[in-house]
Amino acid sequence: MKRALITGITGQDGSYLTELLLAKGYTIYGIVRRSSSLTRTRLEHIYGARHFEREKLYLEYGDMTDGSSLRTIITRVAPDEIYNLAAQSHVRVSFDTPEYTVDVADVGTLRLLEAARDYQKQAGKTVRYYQASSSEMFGSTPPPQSETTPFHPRSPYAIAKVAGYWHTVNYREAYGMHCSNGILFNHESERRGENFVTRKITLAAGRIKVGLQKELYLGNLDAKRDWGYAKDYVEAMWLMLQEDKPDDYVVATGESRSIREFLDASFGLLGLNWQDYVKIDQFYMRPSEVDFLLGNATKAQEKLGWRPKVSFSEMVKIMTEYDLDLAERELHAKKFSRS
Ligand code: NAP
Ligand code: G4F
Repeated sequence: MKRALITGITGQDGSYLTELLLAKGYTIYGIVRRSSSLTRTRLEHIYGARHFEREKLYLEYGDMTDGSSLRTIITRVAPDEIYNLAAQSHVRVSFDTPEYTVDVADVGTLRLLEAARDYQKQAGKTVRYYQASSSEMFGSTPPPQSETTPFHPRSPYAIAKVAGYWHTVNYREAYGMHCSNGILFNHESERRGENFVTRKITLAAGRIKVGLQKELYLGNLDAKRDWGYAKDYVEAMWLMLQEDKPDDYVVATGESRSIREFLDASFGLLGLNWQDYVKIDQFYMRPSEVDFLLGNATKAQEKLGWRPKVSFSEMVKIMTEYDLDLAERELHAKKFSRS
């Protein structure tokens, strides 16, 4: 049975990838960093459970800023596949914490690749490596964006991801390692972090609907994104590592919509007019913005046989209904605590 090591296992994609690999019979080792409160809510249904899957998921303390922890874990775990999903992944926050963002996503990637290379040499076995690269790397280059589109990154986050991309290509070319980049366009879900725009909108729509919130403060509503569903996208990660030859792939839906269109879709589902609630706050504007992302995933479709299964409107419905349910439960808990 295969063993997979996942960095960023507690994040949105880490949790879906864990479910996918467990279903395929893998034993999984996830790297978690120490924090003052546990950040494992997305894994609770697996890690907290006393059933078979619990036996095949192990969490190891480590950090992308600590190369010695990465080396120790790789040697102990002896993985067949490594999925590097860890990052300070919030673009606007990367302007506030540029050095840390680069340390985790750029230098951290290098630390992990070096540890994997040393392990390969010592163990005499091939490790397959997946790098979570991003459509943010295209930045201001006009759409549609594919594997051959030049990068023009517009944030410390995007620059760190460009460096991580090239480290990955370099380990493939210099050392013949099985290293692949997934250049994933935005992908969302009911597990998306609460301060990314889609989840911020669906959470607010639910809370406004039940009367728990009156306003929603946002930044630039004109930016356009190619939004897919996260569960579909982790499948592309796995498919890349099953190929004989490592390569780089764009993963996207080929459709792009503005923040206004996302607002229309989510608030519309709940019979609300978003213009009555949304206010613009300069705080959420970025020093330099990425205006228009639209991916061309022809290569992933043709070589990997990958296609998105969940449409934009289905995804908005899943997220909006999930967050309406959360809001209703919050309201119920408030009423109950007063009675
Ligand atoms: P996410 O929800 O923000 O998860 C990020 C993960 O990285 C979390 O598990 C986080 O741990 C971990 N992490 C952060 N700093 C770390 C450190 N110093 N050491 C170890 N782990 C650390 O991100 P996501 O949406 O799942 O995305 C997964 C990856 O794909 C990221 O690299 C992201 O940049 C990239 N990506 C995402 C998208 C997208 O649309 N979602 C698109 C393209 C690329 P904590 O739980 O402790 O914070
Ligand atoms: O949801 P966002 O923060 O995602 P962004 O910046 O596109 O980055 C995400 O996708 C990347 C892939 O392209 C990943 F690499 C990255 O890790 C992350 O997952 O913002 C989307 C758009 C931006 O144009 C932003 O300016 O929404 C705009 N926006 C408007 N108001 C807002 C807000 N974004 C956030 N987070 N919060 C707002 O209030």
